[in-house]
Amino acid sequence: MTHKLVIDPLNRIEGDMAIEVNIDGNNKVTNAKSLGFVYRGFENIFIGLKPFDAMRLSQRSCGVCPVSHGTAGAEAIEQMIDFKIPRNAELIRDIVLGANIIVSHATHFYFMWGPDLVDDSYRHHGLYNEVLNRFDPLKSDHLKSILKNARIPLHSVVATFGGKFPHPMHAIPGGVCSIPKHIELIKVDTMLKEVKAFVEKKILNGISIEEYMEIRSVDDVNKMMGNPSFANSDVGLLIRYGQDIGLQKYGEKSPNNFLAYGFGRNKDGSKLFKSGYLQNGKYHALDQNHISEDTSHGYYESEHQWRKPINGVTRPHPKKRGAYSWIKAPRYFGNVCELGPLARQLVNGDPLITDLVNAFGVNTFTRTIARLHETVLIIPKLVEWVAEIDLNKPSYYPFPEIKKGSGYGLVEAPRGALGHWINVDNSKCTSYQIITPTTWNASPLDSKGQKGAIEQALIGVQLANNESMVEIGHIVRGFDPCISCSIHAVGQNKKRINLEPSV
Ligand code: NFE
Repeated sequence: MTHKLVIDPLNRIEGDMAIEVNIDGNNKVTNAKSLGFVYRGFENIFIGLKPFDAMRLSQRSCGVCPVSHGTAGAEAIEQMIDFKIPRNAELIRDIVLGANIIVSHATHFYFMWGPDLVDDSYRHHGLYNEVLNRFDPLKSDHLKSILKNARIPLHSVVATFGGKFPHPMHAIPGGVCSIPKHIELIKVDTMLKEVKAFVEKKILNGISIEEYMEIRSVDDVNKMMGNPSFANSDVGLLIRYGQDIGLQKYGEKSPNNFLAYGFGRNKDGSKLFKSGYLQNGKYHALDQNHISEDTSHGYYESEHQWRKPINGVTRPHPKKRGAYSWIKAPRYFGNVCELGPLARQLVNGDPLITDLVNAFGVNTFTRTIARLHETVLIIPKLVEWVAEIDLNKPSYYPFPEIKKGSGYGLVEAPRGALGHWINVDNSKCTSYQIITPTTWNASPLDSKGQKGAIEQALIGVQLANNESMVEIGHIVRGFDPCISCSIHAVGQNKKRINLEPSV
């Protein structure tokens, strides 16, 4: 006896997504589909626009990660002529992007993913009241203090350099358009140091970030868990409670291929998080030429499948038989990849996350720890980068009009690697393709029969009963999907397009 469970919409994510799973008689998931229900017109809207305008408008892909879209757009235009921006501009772009990544992680962990920890099915657990005290979405003072002491100041950092949040204006081809004043640098430095102190006091419960950064292996974690401050911190509580409720058993199936474009330019030319492709544990340098998109199960004309994004075409075909999502299926070397904080830290060879995955595998537990871990890693870097800004040096070099060219901009967004690919002729865009991290993670089946990373993660999972949704929530929200980034604009008459029977 099989049973179909449909969660539509899956709430507490960004955008409009549904999950469909088939369950066998023992309540085990035997098949899964990730469905993205809106069509992104942006790529076609940008055709005929000036590249500067298209790049600026591309931020409207999403109000959560507009910093990454603005940065990727500017860098795609710069890449057309191999343009090197001033060091001050690199620093400001990375500070703004880093602040956006950590504010997005905090929002996701506490407000989107966290509420599943207090699902009613866990109410008999010994730690439930403690977890409820911190994660109750309606009553927790801890959550309110995160809004006040992390989210607001980090958005203010973005707005100080970019004029506003969302859709800050700082990144333009050639550098950044605002030259900060000395007083603004002092303000940003103060806000970042206050966020650091808040994280140490309230999230790490008295453990300094410097002490935290000494934790480099599972053995180190186990030793730290003997310190009551760490054991009672949000990270310590997640480690204790998360394993007890079995988060390490959820979302275990992974393509085992991880992709990252890299983030944070150090003075010596290296990156805070490096780019690359990790296939079955083996590192390869990144080459964007290996990216292509399949559309066999997306509502797009199929003759345009397996195209490199620079040659990409987005032609909607809403009645296509066998299609079930408006998300395309990007692949690297034709392989499914997982993107996001865990991928980023594995590609980067982070010692703690690598050891954790060796011990526990890839799953919802390790994906979540990686997201918290990189939040802590980024904070001190932001303080360091602010100190490196030299107000006697330029933040912008004059940038020429591009009459003809092709370029790509590859950055890290909170949810993983993001790319923009642009072709220009006669000073206008002839094509503009965006592949977001969620396009990879939430992609549908491709023509080689490979399911996307979220679909794979759901298969084989044991549910408590044939209506239980909490396990699916842990897994899918664990990827922090953003469907509005991956696809855009609601369908006709506010109704979803009827699904054709899919394969
Ligand atoms: Ni709409 Fe985004 C991020 C991008 S989507 S949030 O992070 O790009 O995966």
